[in-house]
Amino acid sequence: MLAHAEGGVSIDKPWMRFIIPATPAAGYFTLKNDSDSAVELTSASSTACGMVMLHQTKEVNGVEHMLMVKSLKVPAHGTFSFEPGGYHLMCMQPQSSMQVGASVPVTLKFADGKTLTAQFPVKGPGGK
Ligand SMILES: [Cu+2]
Repeated sequence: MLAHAEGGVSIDKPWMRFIIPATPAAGYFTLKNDSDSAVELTSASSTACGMVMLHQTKEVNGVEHMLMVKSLKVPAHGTFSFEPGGYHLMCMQPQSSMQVGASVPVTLKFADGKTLTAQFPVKGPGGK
């Protein structure tokens, strides 16, 4: 199901992994670009988070590190997946609206100034 579409770009299968309020939550989704030009994701925000960052998880010598991601390009008619163990939205300071079973809005911002908002269902640590 496509959560929302604007200019041929959409957010598919969004969800948030929430553990406890003291720990950042993580947002996952697939970004679908059905337009004829590449799009560049530059930032994200949510009223359910104090701040949202773009992160990439990388394993180095068996230890997981999180790297800051400045921007991400999705080619024309391409998709890009944010998923556990890879790219994710890091939701710092989860707010009280972040509750398992609820949905929270997340807005993605692109280099061309466009934004895209979708409701992210909140799940627990195991993805349920
Ligand atoms: Cu992270």
